[in-house]
Amino acid sequence: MRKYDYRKIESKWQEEWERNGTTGAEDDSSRRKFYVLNMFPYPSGAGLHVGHVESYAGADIIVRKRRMEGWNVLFPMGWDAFGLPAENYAIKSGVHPAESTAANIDNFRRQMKSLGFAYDWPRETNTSDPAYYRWTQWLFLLFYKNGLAYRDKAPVNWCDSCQTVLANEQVEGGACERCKNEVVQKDLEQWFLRITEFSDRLLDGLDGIDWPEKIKAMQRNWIGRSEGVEIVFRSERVRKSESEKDFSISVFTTRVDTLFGVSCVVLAPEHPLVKEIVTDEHRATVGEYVKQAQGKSELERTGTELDKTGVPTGATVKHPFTGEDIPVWIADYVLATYGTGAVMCVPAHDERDYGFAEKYGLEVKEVVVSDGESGKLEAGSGKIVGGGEGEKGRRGEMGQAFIEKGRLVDSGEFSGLTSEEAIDKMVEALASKKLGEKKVNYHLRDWLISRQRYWGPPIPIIYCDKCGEVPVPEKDLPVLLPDDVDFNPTGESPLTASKTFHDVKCPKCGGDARRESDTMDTFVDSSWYFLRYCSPHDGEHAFSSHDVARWCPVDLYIGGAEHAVLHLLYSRFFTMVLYDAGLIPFEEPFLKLINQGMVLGEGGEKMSKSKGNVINPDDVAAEHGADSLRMYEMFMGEFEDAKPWDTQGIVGVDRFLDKVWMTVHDVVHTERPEADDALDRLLHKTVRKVSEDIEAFKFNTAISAMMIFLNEWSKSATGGRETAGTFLKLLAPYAPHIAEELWHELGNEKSIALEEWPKWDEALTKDEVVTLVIQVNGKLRDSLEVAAGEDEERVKEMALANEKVKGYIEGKEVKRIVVIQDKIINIVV
Ligand code: ANZ
Ligand code: ZN
Repeated sequence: MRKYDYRKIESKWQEEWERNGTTGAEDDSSRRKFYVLNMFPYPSGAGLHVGHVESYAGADIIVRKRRMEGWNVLFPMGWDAFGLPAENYAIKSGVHPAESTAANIDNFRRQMKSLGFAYDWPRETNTSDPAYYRWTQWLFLLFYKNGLAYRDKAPVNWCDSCQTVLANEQVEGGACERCKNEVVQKDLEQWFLRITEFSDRLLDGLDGIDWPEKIKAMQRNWIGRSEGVEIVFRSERVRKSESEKDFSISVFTTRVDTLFGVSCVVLAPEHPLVKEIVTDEHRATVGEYVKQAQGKSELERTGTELDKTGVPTGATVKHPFTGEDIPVWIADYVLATYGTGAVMCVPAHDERDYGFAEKYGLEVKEVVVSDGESGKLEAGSGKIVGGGEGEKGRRGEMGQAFIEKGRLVDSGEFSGLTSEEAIDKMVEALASKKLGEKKVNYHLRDWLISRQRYWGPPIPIIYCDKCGEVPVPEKDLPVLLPDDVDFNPTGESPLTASKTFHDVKCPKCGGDARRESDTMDTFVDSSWYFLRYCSPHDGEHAFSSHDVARWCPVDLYIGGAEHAVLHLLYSRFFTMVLYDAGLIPFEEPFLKLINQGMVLGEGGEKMSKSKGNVINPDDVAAEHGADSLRMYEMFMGEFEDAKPWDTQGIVGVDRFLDKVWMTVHDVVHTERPEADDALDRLLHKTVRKVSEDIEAFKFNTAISAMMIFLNEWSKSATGGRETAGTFLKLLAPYAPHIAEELWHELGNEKSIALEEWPKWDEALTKDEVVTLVIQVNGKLRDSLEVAAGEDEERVKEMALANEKVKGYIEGKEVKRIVVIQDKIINIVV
């Protein structure tokens, strides 16, 4: 049996807080501002997950403490409401996405309110609301006017089951992130945002923000800055016919030092030169090969463990140093979209090249050896036997190619140089012949934002036969989603079939025109929502510069690590674009980032419907109360670590809260004296511990400290109203309902959320110090300063280690040590 009716108390205070608006940010610049942001949820039909609760409870604790410390805190919530699941649900059930989304949002809001999170509800924002997506469209036009949004035909990732294009970030292991169907490549006209123009700034900015190193590394890796050399291979061919012209192929390499080991030059099948250089003899096989490559996903083409295929073109080029003839091949492990779309194939030193050479019997020339081994290797090493394990693990992980840098052999005038020296010398030599230069490449691609779907913001562009691509005038925004649509996927946007939407007059010439029927990726919506929260009801602007300057950048962003690349990179990109446009005064949106750890199922596996181990926060809150649920999730383990659910653990938290209830009631009903010295010291220690732990996101150890205090307090006959008040303030961010209720029972009228956060007296947090006399055989020899009540064994150790004492006991046997606590220690020898 629980000791109090949490249901009654919790709903009572939730209503009261809402009435009094105790959680709003104020337009008051006299106080320090603090902007705490939770990643806003996609309002799915499943409702809140205990993982959401983890993230929101952590943020709420920080927010409540900061408010009590007098900060002006912004803590908004909203809905990432556009997206595929609502549309897929519409296809299945016939329920319009707007309808199901609204219902889901109501449910999410109800759940959040029932857990007492102190959000600034009047700022609630919904990305599928025309009042929001009007500005998403406005931002698109801003990008467009600045040359940062463009349309291009491009090979795109296509999911045949979702019937849509996917961003690279939405392809996981060659499969669609959502439906796990295999992703294929297709050529389509698509809209892109020019994020690649920001590659270096996106890299450099990472140095100045307080984010987990792991997330920064993932962003760096995704941007993939690569320093290398572009080398030109010239054909200089002897023409057999008029149609054969000279050509040259540029390749990008990070290992120019391996140039003497090149066996062939390989073009991507889509490389524009392929058609030009292929000899008549090879035209048919090359054509065939190009066709089959089109059906493959990028991952299928590039994975090191996969079979490498290719065909010769019959053409050859000259080695830039030796002048030797080098055959030109095409192979689909070379991507058209990276570097120059061509590589020099060096089988001895690159895994993929090795696989390729092995398959087609190409020469494998070893030209770099582990430093210090060069003497052992004869010149002209020729073929390596496939799979042979090199001595001293010289070869790469897969035991085939030696991929490390080392010292050059068989490389003409460059033999004997280290790889680093050779890279410099070779670039110099190539540059003087105009056959090469240093080059930096990035793996980052422009962001493909077109989606052939309904439930997203329409791209505000109109196509006119006379005027071409015409942006929708700003005064005509928003371009509203029509209602007369059929959701069944056809491969074209459902908007194409809507007459009310599709047919439009050209804003320039007034002639017949048609609207762009693609919608934007939902990641566009979430790239700027943190700005909208600052002035959520502004009907004239996407955001007010005044309010954004007041609140932004976000001081603390809390959310899942799964957004390491997509959302967090896009938001940074948007922020930089808006900074350049002079609309905001900062370049990084999120100063500090914290990722909550995943809440796992009871057995330690991931929670999933199919495993039937999903814990529903509604059920837990009904059975234990919102305070218990919140507090338990914070007590489960380190905030940033993954941790399994444990039903026994929450029962422990129930008991703790019951004991809080009983103890404070005891204080109210009996006239307890104020805390004695020992309890007072423990209270100050607890205040310090809880305060510092919250700042360090160590919510679990802060709770332990409160538990320790409560134990001592409930045993003690002291600790009256003042003690209770201080303790409840510490508890309030974690368990706001019970804290508020008991705070009022102590006779207070104002909300505890508006009280001042307790301070501690540093001196009282230190243990009291006593002077201990050390005797040897009853004679005073020295003294020791130790904490009052110090452990006896520890005191003995300190006494024996004392320099003066050592002089008296050296060489003698210690027979006995007598300790009178806090007073005397006598060593008998
Ligand atoms: C020859 C070589 C020899 C290479 C060697 C590596 C090791 P990152 O670091 O990702 O920039 N490459 C270049 N363009 C490519 C494309 N379009 N498709 C597939 N592979 C491509 O990698 C650069 C290396 O990836 C380049 O350096 C090239 O292979 C390959 F011992 O050139 B290397
Ligand atoms: Zn026109």
